[in-house]
Amino acid sequence: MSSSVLTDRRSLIRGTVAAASLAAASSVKAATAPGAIVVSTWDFGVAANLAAWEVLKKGGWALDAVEAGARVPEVDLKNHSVGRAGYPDRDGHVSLDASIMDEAYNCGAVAALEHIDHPISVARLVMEKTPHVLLVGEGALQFALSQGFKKQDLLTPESKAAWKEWLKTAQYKPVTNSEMKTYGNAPGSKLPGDSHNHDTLGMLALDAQGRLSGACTTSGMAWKLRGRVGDSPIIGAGLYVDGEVGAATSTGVGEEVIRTAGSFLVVELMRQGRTPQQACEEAVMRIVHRRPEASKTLQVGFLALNKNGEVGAYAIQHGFVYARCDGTRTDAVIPSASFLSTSYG
Ligand code: SD4
Repeated sequence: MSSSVLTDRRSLIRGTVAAASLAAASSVKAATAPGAIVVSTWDFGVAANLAAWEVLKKGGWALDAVEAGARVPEVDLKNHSVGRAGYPDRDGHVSLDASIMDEAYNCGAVAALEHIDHPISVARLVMEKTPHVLLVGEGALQFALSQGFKKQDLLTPESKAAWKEWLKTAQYKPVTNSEMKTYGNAPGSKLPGDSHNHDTLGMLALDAQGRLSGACTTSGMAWKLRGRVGDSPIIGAGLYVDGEVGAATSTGVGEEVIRTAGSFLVVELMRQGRTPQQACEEAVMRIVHRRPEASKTLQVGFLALNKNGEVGAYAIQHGFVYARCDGTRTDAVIPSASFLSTSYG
């Protein structure tokens, strides 16, 4: 069944059914969640999607779905680029960035948050409990503690060992795919996109009532300068949701995404009529055209979902994949098209 048919069905239900029968229709939706879909960056998004799907399949709110999904990699000890077990900055501090946004332009974010393993949930509370959008550093930590989060040491023995290894040379080049290079030097390393080498989680969901939400969570670039903040907690850069149009998220070198207000750009292109795929391609090509030399060695990928449940993805380098979960299949991993046919590094 095409997504436009599904959308039409939703509109029909919304537009023509009286309140009493709407309640009955909701329970039907709860069983089947027609039109609901969740997509996430990278293959580790499969596990995150499954958690989000638990919410979506019951007819739940996309915002609850993306928060539940983002919490999965945040406590995955094998994941060294999100949450607990994230690789630290060059001084050994694990500092986390996250953002969340719903269909009505409500949004919250935290940046350079230390000692808290679920930054996405702190971001949601910034959105819901404060008049602000973004809290950073010590203030973000204070806020989290005031909300009942527990202060923890997030530097796992494995991450600490990797950091100590890096300190032997301490080469710091804020270039592409720090994670890729790190894994590339490690025993048993694999290329980006497989289960041993992954990146920021950006997640976009459309629920059975046609509401869009998004979440983005990361430990950012490994060995970054202390205080460095990437695109992930910047609304419009690493994440943007326009409930009337669509949603977008990004992965890769956050500095390049911030420069182009990347996720906002993707959504705005969709507003102007581009498909999600066209919008992602245009946003990537804008980076490539503005910075042709740098683009040879850096990775940026965009993932987009529109109001009709259509998905697009595009990256500069080969190797970007995304996970997709909907009423027909919950564990799909789909390779993104890319500007370059190979992967740097
Ligand atoms: C950042 N975009 O902090 C994030 C992290 C990432 O490859 O995706 N790194 O810039």
